[in-house]
Amino acid sequence: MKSEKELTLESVMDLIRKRDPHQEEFRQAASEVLQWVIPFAKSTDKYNSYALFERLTEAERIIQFRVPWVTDDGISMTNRGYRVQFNSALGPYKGGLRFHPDVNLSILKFLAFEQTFKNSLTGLPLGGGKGGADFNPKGRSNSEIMGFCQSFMTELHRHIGPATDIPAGDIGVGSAEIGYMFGQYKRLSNTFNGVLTGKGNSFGGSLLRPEATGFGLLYFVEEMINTAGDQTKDMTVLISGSGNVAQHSCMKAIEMGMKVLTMSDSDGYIYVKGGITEEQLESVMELKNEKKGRISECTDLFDCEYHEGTPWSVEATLALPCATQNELNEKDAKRLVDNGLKYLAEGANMPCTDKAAAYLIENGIRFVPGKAANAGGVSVSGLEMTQNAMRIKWDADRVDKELRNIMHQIHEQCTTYGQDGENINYEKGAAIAGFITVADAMIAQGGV
Ligand code: NDP
Ligand code: 2IT
Repeated sequence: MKSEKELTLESVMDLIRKRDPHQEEFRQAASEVLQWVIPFAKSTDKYNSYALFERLTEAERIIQFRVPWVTDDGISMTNRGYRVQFNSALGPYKGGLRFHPDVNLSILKFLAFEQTFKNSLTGLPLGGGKGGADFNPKGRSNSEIMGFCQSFMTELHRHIGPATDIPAGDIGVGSAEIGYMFGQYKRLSNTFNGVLTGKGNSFGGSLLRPEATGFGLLYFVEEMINTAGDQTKDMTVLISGSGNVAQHSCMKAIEMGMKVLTMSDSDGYIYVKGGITEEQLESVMELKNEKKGRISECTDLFDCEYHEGTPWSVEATLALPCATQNELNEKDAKRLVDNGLKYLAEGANMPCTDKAAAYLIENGIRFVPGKAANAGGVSVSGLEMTQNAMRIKWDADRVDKELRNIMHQIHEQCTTYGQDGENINYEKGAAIAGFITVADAMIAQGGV
C-alpha cells in the first residue's frame, strides 16, 4: 500500500491522538501493540506502510444507540449502548459485551482493538469487535436486568448476525444476560441461530465456555512455566477479581497444585494463608454468583483475612490480574518484583498500566499480555459457533482438548516472534504474530 507519510511509531501515534485526543485507554492499547509491530513492519517490504496502520487503527464501524428501560418502581431510565465493529479481515466481528458504569467509546475501542489481535492468535476465522453499555447491573433486580437486556437487543439485533457479528459476555454480562438477549434476538428475527456465544447449555451453548477463559489462562501459564524450566506444584499465586475469569482461574490453579493466596473485588481482597481450597472456592462462587455478595463477606464463611485495596502487596511467584483494565500500576509492579515475582499473566484485558508492563519486562519477569493469555474464552466461543453451524454438540473432553491445543499454538507463536536471548518477550511475540495474520488478510482483500 502506497502512503502519503513515512511509517514511524510517532507518526501513527500522532494520528491516533489527533483523531481522538480524549481516548486514553485506546491510545494505551494501540501503543502497547505498535511499539513492537512498527519496528518489525519497517524491517519488511510488505508491511512498511503508513496507510496500512492508518486503517488498522480505525474501527470499520461504530454503532451508538439509546437504551430506554423502566425500573421496578416505574422510573424511566436511559443508558447509552454501543457496538464497535473494529476489524473483519479474518471473519465476522467477534467479542464480548460489557455492562459497567465506566463504559465509554475509549474503553470499547481499546477492547475491540485488542480483540482483533487476540482473535487472530487463536487461529480461528474471527474478526474483532466489542460492545456494551454504561448500565450498572449492581443492585438491579432480575426483572430490571431482563428489561434492560431486551431493550439493548431491540436496537442491537439489526446490526449483528451469525455471519456478521457475534457478541458474547464480558464484565457484567454472564449467562443470564446472554440468555435474555438471545431470547429477544430470536423473537425479533424469527431465527434460532448462533448469534451470541456463552448461551445456556440447553439452547446451543458450548460445554466449558463458562470455564474457558480461566482454564485457558492456566494452560498457557503451565506451558510458560515449564518452558522456563520451573514447575507449577506449590507455586504461590495472586488472583484479583472474583468474577467469571478469576473463579475459573482459581479452580484450575488449585487443580494444578498451586497455592492461590488472594481473590478480590472492587472494594478489597481476601488473603488465605495456606492457599484457597476447593471448598472455599465453592463458597466464593456461591456468594458471588447466586447471592451477589461482596468478597469481604468471605470472613463469615471461612478462615481468611480481608483487606481494602488490591492484592499486589502480597508475596508470590505468579500474579494473575483478572478484574479490569489498569488495576496494576508501576508501583504495584515494583513491589511485586521486590517480593520475588517471576511470572505475570493477564486474565483481564490490559490490567497492567503501560508503565507496569514495561517495568516487568525490563526486570526479566515473564509477562503475558491478555491478548495471548486470556484468549481461551473467545476460542471456545469460536468452537461454540462451529457447533451451532454444524447443529451438533461436542462433549467436554473434546472442547477441552481443542482449547489446550489452541493455547499451545498461541504459546508457540509468542515464542517464535518474541524470543529474546534466554528469555521470551510475550508482549512482543503476541503483538507481531497477531498482526501478521490480520495484515496479510487486509492486504489480500485490497486493504479494506
Ligand atoms: P465479571 O463481571 O464476571 O467479574 C469482574 C470482576 O472484576 C469482579 O470481581 C469485579 O468486582 C471486578 N471489577 C470490575 N470492575 C472493577 C474495577 N473498576 N476495579 C476493581 N475491580 C473491578 O467479569 P469477567 O470475569 O468476565 O471479566 C474480568 C476481566 O476479564 C475483564 O477485563 C474482561 O474483559 C476479561 N475477559 C473476560 C472474558 C470472559 O470470557 N468473560 C474473556 C477474556 C477476558 P465488583 O464485583 O466489585 O465489580
Ligand atoms: O475479552 C474477551 O475475549 C471476551 N470477553 C470474550 C469474547 C467472546 O466473544 O467470547
